[in-house]
Amino acid sequence: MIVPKPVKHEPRPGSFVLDGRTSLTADPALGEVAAWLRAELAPVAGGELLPGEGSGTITLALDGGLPPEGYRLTAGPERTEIVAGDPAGAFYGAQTFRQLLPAAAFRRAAGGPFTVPGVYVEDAPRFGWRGCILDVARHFLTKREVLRFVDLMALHKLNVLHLHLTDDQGWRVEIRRHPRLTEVGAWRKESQAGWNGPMDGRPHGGYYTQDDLREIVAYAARRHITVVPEIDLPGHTQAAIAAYPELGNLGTPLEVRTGWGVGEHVLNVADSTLTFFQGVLEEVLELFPSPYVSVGGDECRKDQWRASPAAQRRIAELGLRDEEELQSWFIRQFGAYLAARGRRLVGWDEILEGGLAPGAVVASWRGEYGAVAAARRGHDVINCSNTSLYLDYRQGTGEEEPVPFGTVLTLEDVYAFEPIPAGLRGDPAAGHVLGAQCGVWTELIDSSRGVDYMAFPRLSAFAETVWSPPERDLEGFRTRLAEHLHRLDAIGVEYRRADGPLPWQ
Ligand code: TNX
Repeated sequence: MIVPKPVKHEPRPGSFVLDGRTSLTADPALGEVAAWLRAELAPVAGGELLPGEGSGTITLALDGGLPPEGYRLTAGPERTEIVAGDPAGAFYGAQTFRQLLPAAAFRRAAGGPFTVPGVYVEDAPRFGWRGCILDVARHFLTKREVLRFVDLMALHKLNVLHLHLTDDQGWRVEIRRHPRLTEVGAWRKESQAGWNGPMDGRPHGGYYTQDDLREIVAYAARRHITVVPEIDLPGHTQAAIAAYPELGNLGTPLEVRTGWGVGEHVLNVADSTLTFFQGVLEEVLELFPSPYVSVGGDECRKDQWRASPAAQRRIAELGLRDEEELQSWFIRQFGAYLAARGRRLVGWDEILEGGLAPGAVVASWRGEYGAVAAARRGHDVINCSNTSLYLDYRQGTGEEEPVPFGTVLTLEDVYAFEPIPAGLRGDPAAGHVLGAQCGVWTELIDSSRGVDYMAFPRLSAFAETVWSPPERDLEGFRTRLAEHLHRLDAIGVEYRRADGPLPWQ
């Protein structure tokens, strides 16, 4: 049973055996998918899956008549055939093939032979943007941990990793021309343990070198995942201001923030600050080929701008009404900068306030209001609704849940999520919904193990909401998931079990 559920899945007579003599043959245009599948299957099959005729053959072929990212898979005696419209479709067909194997095959050292029951699968995604936000700013994850997460996303046929690289509590991307961003901005003294709890008393930090990021981007690309970088502006910038106090409104030294919540320190609106961040983006664009680049735009407190003569002068000079319009002006400068370089700006729904930048894509997180408003104005949107998709929210009502977030978001809640907001159903503007993103925010998640616990299995439910046809069948999902959890067990994912937290939590 496949997760996310395919469009069509029917039994066929016979079965296919994967063993040390199985061969793999691919259309030359699918060479990279074939190399990936070989690398995944070789230790499992106990053979190299060389091209040619073995005792059984897996073939990867193209058929331009299939929808983008779509595939057909037929498995039977002697032959498994994956036919796809494009390389992404072939990759998803290959992922499905892996799920047709017994769960034990997800342990890399498992020795075959393994039997795949005869089957016909026809499949294509419902949405083209199937994302996950990973916050590596609040708590750093190592490159290896990010790569592992990328593989888990790919297993679920997700295709966008929205990497939240900067925030008040840490700057995680090396910028050659502004080295203090990581020398100073990547490190903080300690973390606040909970919204009201004591500090944890340990320093935190880390950052990705440009080589690390190139490696992450390439690794993700081979798995048909686009990495969308986020450099959050003009709020959520205390780490940058700690590194370069001239970016702030006070000009006095600051520390990288150790607490959570929305801080008051925001960027000033001087020309030199715009130039500074355009320089940051220049290097970011070199690293991330994504057509979409996020400049955040969320939760920018306006107190410092209200008190700043320079900000007030800017408002007057530009003939703006208020600080919201000033924020909008600020974001628009980056929209124009990105557009001139062939990229599209993505921003959180706060970028609606004070006027949207032309062509901006709105990531709607405060419920779905922003998605509805922006789509009606003709802007593309990504549904990131916190009430359905924030995987940092607690998974049950029990006292023993590790993270004391007030809002409860169960597996069932996530499974019930519908990417087209209620306010757009039956409206042609619904065509602006590119898809959806779940979010792993990490204020209260300080390890990869913690990410496993919070993200899974809710991310598996999310994957069905963006990939599979819109009908929901909770009982059917539970049955599929029960099998899928054995795969996660084999991979070593420490997901939250239905009976509550794991002992280490
Ligand atoms: C709101 S989502 C935020 C994040 C926090 C998250 C915690 C968004 C644009 N802003 O900075 O991490 O809530 O759930």
